[in-house]
Amino acid sequence: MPWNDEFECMPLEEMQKFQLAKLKETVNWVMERVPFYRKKMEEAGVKADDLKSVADIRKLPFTVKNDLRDNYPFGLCAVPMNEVVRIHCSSGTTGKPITGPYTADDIDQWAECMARDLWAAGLRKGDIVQNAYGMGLFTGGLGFHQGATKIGCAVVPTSSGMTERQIMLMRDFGATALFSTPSYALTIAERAEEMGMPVKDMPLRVGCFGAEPWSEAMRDEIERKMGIMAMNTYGLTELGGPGMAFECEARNGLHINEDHFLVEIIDPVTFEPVSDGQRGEMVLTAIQRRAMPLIRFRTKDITTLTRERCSCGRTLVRMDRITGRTDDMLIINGVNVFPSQVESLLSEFNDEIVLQYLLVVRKKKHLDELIIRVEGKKEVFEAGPGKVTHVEKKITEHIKGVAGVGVTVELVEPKGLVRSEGKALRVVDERPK
Ligand code: DLL
Repeated sequence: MPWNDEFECMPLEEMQKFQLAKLKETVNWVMERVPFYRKKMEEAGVKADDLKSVADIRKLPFTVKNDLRDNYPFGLCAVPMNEVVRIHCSSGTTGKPITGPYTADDIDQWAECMARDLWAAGLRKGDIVQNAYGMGLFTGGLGFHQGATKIGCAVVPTSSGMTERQIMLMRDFGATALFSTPSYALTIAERAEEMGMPVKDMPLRVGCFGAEPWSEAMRDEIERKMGIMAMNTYGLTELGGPGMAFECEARNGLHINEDHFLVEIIDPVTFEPVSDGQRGEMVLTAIQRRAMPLIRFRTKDITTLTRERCSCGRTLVRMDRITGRTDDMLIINGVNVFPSQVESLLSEFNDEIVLQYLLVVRKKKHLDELIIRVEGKKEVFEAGPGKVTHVEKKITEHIKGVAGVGVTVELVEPKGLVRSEGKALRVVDERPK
């Protein structure tokens, strides 16, 4: 039985009626309250009453990541600040983060979506869950926390890092579920073996993983090493965080909470819809959120949809696992990083470097490693190795502080990086695909 069978098993026709009503409500909501949307809708010559079916969503304009940047921090917020009870953030394309404000009701909806997700993964009251998603501005930590709390699980909010302590607590508390990025799960599994306390020998039964791309091969590896079921969860800050889509026991795609999120798959070049089963960019509209409901947000994530019946009985449409992105966003251990953002942070050190750089992404054991090679100025090298190390350290700390991702900065001698003769090669991703 699903967590909420009324919505999770709703017949399509009824769901579409519900979606249309919520969509119209949301369009009115943002048109009345967000000047950005009022202008966009007026330019497109469309209003809520023009929407006669959910397919008419195509008449509405898109929202893109840069719209969030241009309206930083709260230009897209549709409620006064005294209605906002939480603000999360993730990296934007420049130094400015993406802000995600919530009303109290938005938080409740989020907890509901996460409860459906975790319930489908088999979590119940009585489970002890170790929540190793980053706890803080990142939506992973608190999103999973609220969902598991709603079900009645005992949550251990370890946050990420301090792996040996994670393992000790996992064993001592008898955790039955783990929440983390899939890459961190593998790190935990490996470290636990090295410590002589393999996860396999613990009561851990299930893991709920997401926030970064992972493959079926990685799922097999996690399941084998930990002796658990590994379930996939998808979401993004702009739409409120994790819990947008989740796997059920059939593990044949991720059910989308479509009473909350209207999903479209478009051709990223022509912007035309593609048919079910065809790959394209996922576009999402939040139809129940109130603090910052985005209309037709282009996620840049590539996937397919299917409406084929699922053996679990849920009627919610399913998306395939994410197979790529249409932009250059890198996901480093679950943290979104844009090369353009790194560039703008590097440019703040113009006295010591020239803006020639190369980002190298590698796997170090199971975790991602981001190495930034950037050319130092002649004077820095002339001042000796102490100065070089000092500059490297200064840039490392700055990027870590702003982008929230650990990096290794390596200063390269002037003219040490290959100059491009066409498009600059800025990223070398050496991670196995
Ligand atoms: O990563 C929310 C989240 C937290 C999802 C915990 C699942 C678990 P952002 O930091 O805004 O939000 O990053 C969103 O991460 O557009 C995808 O490119 C990628 N992503 C998220 N989940 C998955 C997944 C959170 N299951 C971006 N598979 C998205 C592949 C994922 N990619």
